[in-house]
Amino acid sequence: APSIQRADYRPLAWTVETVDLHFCLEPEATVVTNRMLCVRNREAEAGQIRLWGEDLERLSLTVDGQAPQAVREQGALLEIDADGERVVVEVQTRINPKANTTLSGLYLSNGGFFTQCEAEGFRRITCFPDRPDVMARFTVTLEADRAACPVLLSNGNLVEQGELPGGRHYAKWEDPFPKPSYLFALVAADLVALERKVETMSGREVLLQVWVEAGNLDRVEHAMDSLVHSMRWDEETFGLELDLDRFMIVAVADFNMGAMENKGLNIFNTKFILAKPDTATDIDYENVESVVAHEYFHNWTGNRVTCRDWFQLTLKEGLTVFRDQQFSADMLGRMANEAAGPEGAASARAVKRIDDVRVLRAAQFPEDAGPMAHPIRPDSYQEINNFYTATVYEKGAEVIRMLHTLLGPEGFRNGMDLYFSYFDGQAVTCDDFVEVMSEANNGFDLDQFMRWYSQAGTPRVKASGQWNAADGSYTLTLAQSTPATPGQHAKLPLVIPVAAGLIGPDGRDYPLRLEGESQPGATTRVLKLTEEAQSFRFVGLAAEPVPSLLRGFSAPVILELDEDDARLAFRMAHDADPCNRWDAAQRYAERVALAMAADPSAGVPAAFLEAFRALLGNAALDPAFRAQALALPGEAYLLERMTPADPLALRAALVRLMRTLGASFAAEWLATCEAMQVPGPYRYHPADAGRRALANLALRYLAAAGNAQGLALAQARFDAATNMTERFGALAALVQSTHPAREAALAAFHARYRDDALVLDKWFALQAGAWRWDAAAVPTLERVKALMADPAFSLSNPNKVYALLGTYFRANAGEFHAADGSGHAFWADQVIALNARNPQVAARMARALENWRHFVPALQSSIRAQLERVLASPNLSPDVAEIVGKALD
Ligand code: DPP
Ligand code: ZN
Repeated sequence: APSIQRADYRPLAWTVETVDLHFCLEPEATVVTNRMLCVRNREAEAGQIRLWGEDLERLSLTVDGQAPQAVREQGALLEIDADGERVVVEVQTRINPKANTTLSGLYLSNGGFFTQCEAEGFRRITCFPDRPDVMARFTVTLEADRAACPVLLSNGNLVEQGELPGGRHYAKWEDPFPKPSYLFALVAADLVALERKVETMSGREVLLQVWVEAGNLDRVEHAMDSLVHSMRWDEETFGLELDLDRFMIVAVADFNMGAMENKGLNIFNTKFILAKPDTATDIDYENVESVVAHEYFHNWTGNRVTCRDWFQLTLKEGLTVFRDQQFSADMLGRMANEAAGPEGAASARAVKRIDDVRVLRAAQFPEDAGPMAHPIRPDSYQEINNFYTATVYEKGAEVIRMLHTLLGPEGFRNGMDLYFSYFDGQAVTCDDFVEVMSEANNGFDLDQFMRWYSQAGTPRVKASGQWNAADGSYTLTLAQSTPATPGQHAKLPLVIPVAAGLIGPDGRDYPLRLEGESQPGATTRVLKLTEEAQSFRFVGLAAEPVPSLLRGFSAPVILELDEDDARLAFRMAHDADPCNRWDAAQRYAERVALAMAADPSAGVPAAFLEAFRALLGNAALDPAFRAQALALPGEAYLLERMTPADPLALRAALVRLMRTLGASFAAEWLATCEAMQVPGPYRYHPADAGRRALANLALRYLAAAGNAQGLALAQARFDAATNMTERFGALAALVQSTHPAREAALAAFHARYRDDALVLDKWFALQAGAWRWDAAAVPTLERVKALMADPAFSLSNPNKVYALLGTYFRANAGEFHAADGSGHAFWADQVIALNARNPQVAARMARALENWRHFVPALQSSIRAQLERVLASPNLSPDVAEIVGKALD
């Protein structure tokens, strides 16, 4: 497949000033009339008007009311000759939303019309210069059946509405802000709204609406609160105000991604809007808050200032993920502060940071080590939809976080202010952003920092220390290297901020004093590693310190530090940085799990059990933190750390490890579960959520060990639960056990929520993710196949696919990679089936096997055969072809 190169970017010869769209909405034959005022682009070379259109039936095309002089068509591209400076191009197309199973462009969901245009869906609605550097003012008229679609929404302000003959009605919307076509949206459906009026920082009253199906109105309060909090936060933190009189969010059950930041009309996957205690877990509540914030924040970072081309995607995504992460940390910190003071706030923030690091390590590190490895600003792609990646989003956010660390909060804020003052209303590049950050900070040198935008691969930082007892100095040497990635062999040194602390023998941090400084300062210092290797000499130390490096996970790198078990245990007990304390526990657990995988007769070392017990029994620690530190590293992350990766051996080891940890501390787990009771009605609050998380983890360990009291407790908590977090936590424990009551509990859960699509997703995922705790149990694959026949399952609904197939492919390696290759063959069947319906969803599933070369040889041959089968299958979409092609390259 041809690939598109970043270096080939050229501005278009013609751009668009205003667009007038008219939709005559009919499920199977919607007619779109599109009137564009096209203007010659003075900054570009002369050329034709270029429009893109895909899967459209073109009914007519005129230029200034006439048949065009000359039209060339090649594939999706339409080139039209035009004279003069300004011409009106009018194109009429017919589309079939009902037949659109790709969920890109205009499609139907439960009888309503919805759109998704990022990245290139608008060209599936009408012919248009469908690129983000074309920013136009949109006017949209919708016309539809009143009974089927009583609500008609588009971007901006409602300027007119009325009745039409034949039971139809219309609405006209005007968006005062120029925007690229990927931010266009419409909704025509039978919905109701929760409304709120709030005042912005400048005293303007704005109307907020969250639109859902009538039956869901009792679960939108949290989304609305999250929206209001996001508005306040952006005003207070960045001085950014909502620029519209009306801001709408619409929830839809069929949606490829999480949500979409269309101007003034965000469209969301229901999963990230709907939440009430009986149906949503604490994690769901947290996700709703952060996704609502993310999309809202895009209004400035993405919409007012957008991307010049799709290679710049991280310009808006990395920055906006960083913003939503900071927002969530602030919200959690604020709530925790009310309950537990500044210490509680610090812990809540750290726990949020640990969550973010977990995601990065589980999803982005493997991506950076495989055939899809790319810089946060890629140089080429075949299908842009495949580049909405953990690298562009999560690593992109880490890059922004490093800038924030290097410039400090004020310097960063000054840079943001300058960014908006220069680029408001424009489509710009990552270079523009970094340059402005430098300019706002007295020319702060960021030239070398720019390599984070161009180099792929996870850098390694190797640290070693030299203690000199004679003069009380400690020399820390840091060396960096980045492994080769596809198409990028030589790597240059990066700017890596390494936050460092030195812990004394008593477990307390030393105030740090570097050679040449007159007195000791703070206990954590950010060391700037810019060379291949650099040494830092700390002086004035009373005894040999234990280094604690990369505190707060100050850079997206893999830290290689030779630490023996005793040091890891020491840091697990004493590291003042919660992120590193957690990381010490993860490193120790990783070491134990991988040793057990390498040697099936190896047991759990007593010293690890001791260190684990010390954390478990430390009631002074925030329960949320303990839940993080006592949870084993994820299976995907461990597989990445194992060479060669052997998922079956790892699973066997994890089963033994869980059992041992459950059985060895049964009394402690039972007592912890008891102690973590949360009194009173459910509230979404980090203090309560932490207690519930720890209690649920306790049940998991007890159930894994087959502890009778623990299983009885899980059953009792399942029966008596008054909220989803506790009910689902107990169910998850029962399912991850050999307990005979597991089937009854699954059935009871199903009966209770049989009509609730989102809760059934949890029910599907839980079964697809189940391990086999009993060698005689049926393989999970049999269960997954049976569940595909369940009436609630559908290959057409992305959430269902992600829940059942996605969980099995991506979160159950020990079952998916069954030695007989049955999982791989099933994977190929499903990727081929999905490819025909929804290439974006198919490509996501296809990615589950891309790191196959990292596996043991026996699995490689089985996987290669299935990759080849998919690649050879007919009508392969560019989306799937790129993934499978790169995997086989
Ligand atoms: N731009 C969207 C988001 O990340 C993805 N469709 O919010
Ligand atoms: Zn985004």
